[in-house]
Amino acid sequence: MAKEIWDALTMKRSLTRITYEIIEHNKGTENLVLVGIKTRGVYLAQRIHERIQKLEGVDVPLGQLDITLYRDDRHDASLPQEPVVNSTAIDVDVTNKNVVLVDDVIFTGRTIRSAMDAIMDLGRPSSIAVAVLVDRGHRELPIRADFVGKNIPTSSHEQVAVNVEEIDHKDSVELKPL
Ligand code: 3GP
Ligand code: 5GP
Ligand code: MG
Repeated sequence: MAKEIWDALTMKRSLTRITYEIIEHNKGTENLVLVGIKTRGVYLAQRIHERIQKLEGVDVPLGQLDITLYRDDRHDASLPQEPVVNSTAIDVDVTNKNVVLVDDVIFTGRTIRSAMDAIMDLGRPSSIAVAVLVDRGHRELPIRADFVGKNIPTSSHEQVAVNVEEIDHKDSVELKPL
């Protein structure tokens, strides 16, 4: 019942376009820091990093954030869960840097909010931007993505599967029923 939205080639082209947009928007690669959000955002950030290296010959700093849904089982498990930051691996000082958060899907915006908090705890970046492969709508906070692969309007009964070679042994984007 899964509907393929993107094959591997289309996904690669989209990441290439996003990379050009990031470089253009940043007016180069100076002060740029990429931060991938686990799990799949980390691999997407790595690919953007590789492309920047090829296009500009620059090795921009690359970090990662581990954000998971916080669930307190002592309370009602059906309550909405809040994303919390579990671990941060960012070896560079983010102060005065232009940080680009990279994730596979943006949905409510709560993950990005948590990620922004984690970055701000580390320093004072000049800017924080968001790059995602898929914006599936349903935002619950005033947060938007700056660089978007594709807007895929979804219902709450649907789920977007972003497959990456490194984990899923293929690159694709699919729309699935929950
Ligand atoms: P990711 O870790 O690569 O981002 O959250 C765990 C995984 O479940 C995510 O993979 C994501 O692909 C998938 N997923 C699908 N629908 C949802 C959803 O509505 N919320 C969250 N947090 N993850 C979802
Ligand atoms: P948000 O916090 O914006 O609601 O959700 C963003 C996070 O949840 C992303 O890290 C993303 O992996 C995951 N997510 C939410 N909805 C989906 C979805 O439909 N498909 C996938 N693959 N991930 C989703
Ligand atoms: Mg994700």
